[in-house]
Amino acid sequence: MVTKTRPKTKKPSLYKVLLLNDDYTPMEFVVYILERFFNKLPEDAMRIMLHVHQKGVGVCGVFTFEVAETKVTQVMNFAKQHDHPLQCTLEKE
Ligand code: TYC
Repeated sequence: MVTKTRPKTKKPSLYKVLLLNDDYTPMEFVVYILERFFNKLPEDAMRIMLHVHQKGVGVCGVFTFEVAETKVTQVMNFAKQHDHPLQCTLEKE
């Protein structure tokens, strides 16, 4: 019997980048974040922002660890620069 073998490859773990709701960050600022850092179309950015606003948390995208970590840092820095308390975090899928 012929057994085919293939080199073992590991799929990278994926991480969700989450946005958390707060009472102070303007809605249009969150929409802008989703467009600028997550390449969302305006209507998708609006939908995700409203989901976070209503449910408390929402997924902006799913990435490998390094990319997810970079997105979180970029969002947190940008929010701080504009004095908004917006929180962004990552979670293993
Ligand atoms: N709740 C905010 C407001 O009413 C809007 C908001 C949405 C803030 C999503 C953060 O991740 C967020 N202005």
